[in-house]
Amino acid sequence: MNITFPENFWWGAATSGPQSEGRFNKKQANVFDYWYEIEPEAFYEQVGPDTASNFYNSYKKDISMMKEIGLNSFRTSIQWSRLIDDFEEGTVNEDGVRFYNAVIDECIAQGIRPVINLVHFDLPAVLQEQYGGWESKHVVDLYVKFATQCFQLFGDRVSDWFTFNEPLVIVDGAYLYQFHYPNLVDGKKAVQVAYNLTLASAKAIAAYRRVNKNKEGKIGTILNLTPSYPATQSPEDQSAAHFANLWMNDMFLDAAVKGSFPKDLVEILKKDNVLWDSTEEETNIINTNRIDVLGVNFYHPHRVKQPSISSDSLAVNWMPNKYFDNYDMPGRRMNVDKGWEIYPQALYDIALNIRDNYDNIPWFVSENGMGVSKEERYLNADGVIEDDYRIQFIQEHLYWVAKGISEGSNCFGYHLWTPIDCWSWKNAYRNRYGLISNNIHTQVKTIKKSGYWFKNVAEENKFIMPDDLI
Ligand code: BGP
Repeated sequence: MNITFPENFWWGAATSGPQSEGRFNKKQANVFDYWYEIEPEAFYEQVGPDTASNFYNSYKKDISMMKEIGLNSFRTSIQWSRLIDDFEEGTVNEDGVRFYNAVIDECIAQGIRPVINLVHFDLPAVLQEQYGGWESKHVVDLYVKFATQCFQLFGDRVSDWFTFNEPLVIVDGAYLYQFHYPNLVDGKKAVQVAYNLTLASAKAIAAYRRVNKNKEGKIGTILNLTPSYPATQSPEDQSAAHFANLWMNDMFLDAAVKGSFPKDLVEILKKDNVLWDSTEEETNIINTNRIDVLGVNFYHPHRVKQPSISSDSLAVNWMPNKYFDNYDMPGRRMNVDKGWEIYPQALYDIALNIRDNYDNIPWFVSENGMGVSKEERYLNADGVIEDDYRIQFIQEHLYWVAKGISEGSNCFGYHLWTPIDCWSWKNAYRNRYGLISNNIHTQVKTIKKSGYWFKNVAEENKFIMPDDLI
């Protein structure tokens, strides 16, 4: 069966500054650089972000390899801690400016559309230490200074801007479930941070609209959408799923697309005495500065059931899990290396949800992918990794994206995570996601079987779906 895509579809892949560049020539540390300095054992095999995939030094060659595998667009992020020297003043680092100019120009020279994101979990460490990071509205304003610099420096050539990658992961990782520095467990702060990130995004959008002179220019945000499905149709499980969806998806999505937070969520947070501190002026900023485009990162669905813990045990410290438990559905299909369920049909549910409930806003799959350990297992005699599992994973997800598009959802692209195997937050190089492999000892990069397959799909703008996968 032929699966076809609209004209000018974005075929690309995504990475981030902190995961690809390495720390070379960086004056400032981000929270992950800093965390690695003080606690290297928190990272898989004690591998930190110092070299990453060496993009700072090898960007030209890397971009030409991206060209070789047919990418027409590529997302990375500008590291705040590389571009800015003085965070209060917003003054730039000359080498940072040179580097990002060079990356953007090289993409354009190679015919690849540069898609630029501003924060990919990489808050400057000093702002975390001095102000409590995103807990502080002063940091929100410093972020707007950084964003404005980016728009002014690069906005003539970059038309596709994103304010944040996965703000929910900052909330979850740093304030609830302890997988991002500073590893706090503080529900009240988590809620405030969610609000401040939303405010920061809206203020950056306002700044963009003030300074942008590029007629093609668009700005959006990138959200990890994780549809929450109830274990059963019982009212209790359904209400657990309702809350999980409010917290994990609608909170950021409603604010970004509709300009206000979901009423049900606000009521619950108010009742629980954890509602964020906000002003009318801020609410107006959020309301009037909505996104032009949406990036959707999708890896896995979320299965939920009614909570088993009594809410009293959470009375001291509010947690979203007060309202739901995770449900390990028997028989679900898993990527065992990463521990994530594989459920491609969720992308179709997302597509229709955006079509029906979010003004059918233009959106693209900004990340999707499969992390696999020890991929040397799949090396063939020619030294190419035969990652058929990744090809199948992409085919199945694209199938549901195409179905959503054929039913009217306004999806304009698909970006795989990631072009070249890159460093991952705590997991370092344990799981590999790339279309191109990276030997982290030699930095030799080699196209995988999926890279050749992807090139073909990008060039043809279609692929043949194997019958046994439908
Ligand atoms: C997303 C992040 C990426 C990337 C990816 C893979 O949430 O935006 O930065 O890391 O997940 O996950 P991981 O690196 O944890 O395997």
